[in-house]
Amino acid sequence: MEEYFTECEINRNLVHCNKKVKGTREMIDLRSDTITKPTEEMRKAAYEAQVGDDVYGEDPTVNLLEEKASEILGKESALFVTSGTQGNQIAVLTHCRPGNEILLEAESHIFYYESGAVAALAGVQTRTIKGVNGVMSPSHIEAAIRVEDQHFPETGLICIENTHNRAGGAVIPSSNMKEIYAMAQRYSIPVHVDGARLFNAAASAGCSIKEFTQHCDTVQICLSKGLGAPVGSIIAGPEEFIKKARKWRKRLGGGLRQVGIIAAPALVALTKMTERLAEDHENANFLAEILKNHDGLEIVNSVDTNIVVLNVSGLCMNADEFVERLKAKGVLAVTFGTTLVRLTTHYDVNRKDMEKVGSIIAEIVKGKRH
Ligand code: TLP
Repeated sequence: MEEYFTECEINRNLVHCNKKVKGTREMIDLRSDTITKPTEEMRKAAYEAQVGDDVYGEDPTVNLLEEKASEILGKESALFVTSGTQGNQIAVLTHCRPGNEILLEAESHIFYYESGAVAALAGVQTRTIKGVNGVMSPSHIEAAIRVEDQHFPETGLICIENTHNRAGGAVIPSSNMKEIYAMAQRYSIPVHVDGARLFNAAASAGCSIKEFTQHCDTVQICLSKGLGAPVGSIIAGPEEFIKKARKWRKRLGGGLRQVGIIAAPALVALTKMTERLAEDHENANFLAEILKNHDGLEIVNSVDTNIVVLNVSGLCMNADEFVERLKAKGVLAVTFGTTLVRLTTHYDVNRKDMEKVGSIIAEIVKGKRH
């Protein structure tokens, strides 16, 4: 049904005005923070970006972004890549040789959601470590490190994911990273952090991102999630590593040309959007608070950051059915298993949306019980 909304309510990203127009309001999209659209400042930055051929190292905007990123992350050097997946894969390719084994958390993105790329591209095998809320015990990792034996693969890399997506955006404490890194150094095994949402971890812990990045050799951060850039991730680490990573990026067809067009909004994301992530966390907590007293609905994560995971099995429906019902009422979410549903807050939703989602879920719960 059509109703009257402000133009801003219909499309928050394009128009900022209070003129009332007739229309259909957008869905409240909580599928992911990847769905955020570039802000006006980002669009303007893209339009005005100075560009050059980045394969020749001549794009001033990319150079500035990489410089700024290495400074913020406290690493010698940084590389702009197209996506989080590409960043993680380049890291694995650069750290490892075919036939290596990598150690990573059992539900980590690299293992769970990257289409088996580490096997397909780097030719490494995975050995998963079961964590608690995404946190791996250093002693479990240590026990999985291979000793020298002609039967065994060599352990080529340890990966930590922070925040941990499938653990519901859980923050991996820097103290845990510190222990893992100290142990890994004793065995001369590099540590890579999939920090797609590492700025969320820093915002939640109330510290600088360096508090985390000091405990790893290399890190991948996404600019296109809660930070709102349309495209892009950064890999950062030692200069020698980034030199080799640049070559892997080229091999993968990721050497781009006048890429300042997308590096400019990414720079806005990196320098101006990190402070506001706390707002997404407040919205997620506010939503969790509204939802926590519904019979049959269980919040299974600790809501450290911008993700709320619901178990809907108590409503005698599976996750697909719950997501379909939400969609019919104007809310988008994703399934996270047969009975789990993930709701993710981000720049393009606000507290009012959370209230709306809360009452829509209340209707679904009520409808199911009657
Ligand atoms: N995660 C996406 C989906 O792929 C599941 C999401 O909606 O959360 N590391 C982590 C921890 C991630 O959550 C993601 C994206 C990536 C890497 C990959 O980033 P992109 O999508 O840029 O390749």
